[in-house]
Amino acid sequence: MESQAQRVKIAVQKSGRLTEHSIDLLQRCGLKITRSKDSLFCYGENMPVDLLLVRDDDIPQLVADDICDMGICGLNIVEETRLKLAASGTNALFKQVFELDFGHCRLALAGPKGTHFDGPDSLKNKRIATSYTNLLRNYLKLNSISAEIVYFSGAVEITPQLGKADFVCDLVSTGSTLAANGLVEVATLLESEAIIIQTQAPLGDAKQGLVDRLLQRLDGVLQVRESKYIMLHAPRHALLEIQALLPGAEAPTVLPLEGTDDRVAVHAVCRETVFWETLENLKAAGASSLLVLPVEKMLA
Ligand code: PRT
Ligand code: ZN
Repeated sequence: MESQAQRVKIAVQKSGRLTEHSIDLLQRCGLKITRSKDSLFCYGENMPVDLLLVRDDDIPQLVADDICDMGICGLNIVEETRLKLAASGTNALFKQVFELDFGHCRLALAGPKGTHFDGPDSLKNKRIATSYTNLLRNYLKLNSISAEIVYFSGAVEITPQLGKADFVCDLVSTGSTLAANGLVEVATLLESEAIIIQTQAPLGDAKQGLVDRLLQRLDGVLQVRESKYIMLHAPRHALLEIQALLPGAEAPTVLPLEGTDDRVAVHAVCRETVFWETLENLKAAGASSLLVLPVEKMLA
């Protein structure tokens, strides 16, 4: 059995918005884990890969400190940590590998309904409440604005009502929390989603090989999410038009159909969503017997 040092450690949020998606993604890469409810550690049963379950805010630092080899968390936390480390004169020792297409949100500035805002200048000498002090400071610096940053670790949205701030800078997804607190979004500082980061420390051949394999599987899992296998019959003369209509498909397989002169079977992997409209357009171009199947696994 491998020693603990040879096992790949991945930091994942313990309990929150990203937890289920992160674990599901790793399981779809073939990882089998046992997860006890309050445990901070998940042991990989079929691969030398373990999960460390922690607060999302700690994930980039754990990877930068080489305590974990990889981590899954929001770009918002990664960028906040990168700027925080830069402010203390340290280069963050992690690299961004993939965007994972979940946990979408944005870091936005908002003010009470009716607030005057016609660009960053409107923030001059105002008090802005946030838990993202480094991202906000960076935004103000880029726009040469001097304003007061008021740190709150939570419930940032209620600070204007309490008279503690003029604006807030917080994460937004649907916008309903802002609206419920009488706030209106005025600017976006960062578009965010969950990403996977990797340490920049050398891992050694065996561990690096395993990380590369995991990343290749992850890439496959992400690619098949939208992918569909499409099969149809078509007249040979319509092939060019049909190929152009197949969303995100590489060169399709074209097979002769037994007993016909000019009709062929076309099989292709489409890497984008196949809408009903696409099928209707294919039919209008001469296609028939259309079948759309899910793709379970893909290895490029
Ligand atoms: O305990 P721990 O520190 O791990 O968790 P946490 O409470 O800090 O984080 P959590 O689970 O709330 O969020 C984890 C990550 O999910 C964030 O860092 C983002 O990358 C991402 N994410 C996506 C969000 C949201 N969407 C989101 N809507 N994080 C927070 N919110 C908040 C938002 O600030 C607002 O207060 O949810 C509230 C509802 O949002 P609306 O706009 O839909 O009303
Ligand atoms: Zn957090």
